[in-house]
Amino acid sequence: MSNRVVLVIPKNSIDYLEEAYMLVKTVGLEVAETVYVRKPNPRYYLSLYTSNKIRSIIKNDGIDRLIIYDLVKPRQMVNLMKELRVEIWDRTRLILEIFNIHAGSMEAKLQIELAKIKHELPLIREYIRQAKITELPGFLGPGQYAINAYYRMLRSREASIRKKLNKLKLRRINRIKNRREQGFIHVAITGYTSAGKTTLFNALTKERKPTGPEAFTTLHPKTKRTTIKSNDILFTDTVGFIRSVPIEIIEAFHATLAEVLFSDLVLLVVDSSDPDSDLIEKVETSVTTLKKIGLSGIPIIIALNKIDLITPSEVQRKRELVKNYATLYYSLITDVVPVSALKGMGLESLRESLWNTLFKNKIEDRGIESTY
Ligand SMILES: Nc1nc2c(ncn2[C@@H]2O[C@H](COP(=O)(O)OP(=O)(O)O)[C@@H](O)[C@H]2O)c(=O)[nH]1
Ligand SMILES: [Mg+2]
Repeated sequence: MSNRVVLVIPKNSIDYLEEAYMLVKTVGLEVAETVYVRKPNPRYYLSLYTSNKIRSIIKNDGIDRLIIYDLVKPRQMVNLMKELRVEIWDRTRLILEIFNIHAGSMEAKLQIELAKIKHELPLIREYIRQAKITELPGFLGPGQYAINAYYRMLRSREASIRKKLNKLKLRRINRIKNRREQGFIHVAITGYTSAGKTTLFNALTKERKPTGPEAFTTLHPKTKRTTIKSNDILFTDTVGFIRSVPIEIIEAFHATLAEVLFSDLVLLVVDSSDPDSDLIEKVETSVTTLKKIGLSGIPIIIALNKIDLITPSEVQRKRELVKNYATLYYSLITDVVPVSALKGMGLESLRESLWNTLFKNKIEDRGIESTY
């Protein structure tokens, strides 16, 4: 399949255009063309005019995927797929793809597959419904018989995933224990979309050691090893928070985010160039969500990123603001460190702070113990 896509976005979501581009980029795709929709058509989502326009873009550019940055009803989706004969993702499906590339555990992978099936079943039901009325042969290949068989297959897969998930939940606790016993120090990087997680991850792990055949190379698709003061540390670029995650995929999100529970420290990245109200809201949502999925007793360091975009006095003010708000919701916020992942500012202070929380206090703890 081509990695170029046509992005369709409702005019009233124009404020989220950057976010849409960012999410598309996150799954390794590129927007070839953006199409704006004033008012979705109830049957096809797109008007005849717009869908003709898209048809010619698709044909000329060899594009085989359309992303609609909105919620799309099964009827609209099926009708449009029949019209355009390309793969169509709505916002929910796009977000599920993002979870998928960050899914490190079997549990997360299964939760995502389950969410995908639940997202696909209504489409197939709608297709079957339409085929019964019109007795049209199948679209995109399979006929009525094949579609019915596919539907039954998905239902039985859904049932078997649910069974497996019930068993896996019990194993979560063992996984945390194993990770700890292996002795690897693990830092999970999280934060909202486009706060700069991946940029910071890359900056921190630039001088990484070549990853050998050790066990941890298979732990997570986005984990790299580096050293701070000759201590080995694993960093993971975990799934980020996304504005308004559809409720039906929250469980898949939490399972993917649960990676942070296996870490020794959470590095929460926030964008200091956000207006105060956004900054505070994102800090609150991030921290309370982490608590909700079970984070406790694990220290959090907040990286106040993108300080190259604000003045030094603003940096100090926002640092205090973030610190005050974060500690309202979580007591183990050990530091708020101003950085610019892009310009490489503050990275040494961040390393120092990570080391202090991860090792120095531990050494002191042990020191106290041994004097008893
Ligand atoms: N000005 C500035 N931009 C940054 C900084 N860190 C990241 N960015 C930009 O912010 C955007 C999102 O960064 P990315 O690392 O992909 O964010 P993620 O979604 O959290 O992984 C990219 O365009 C980065 O170049 C920074 O420190 N300063
Ligand atoms: Mg990223």
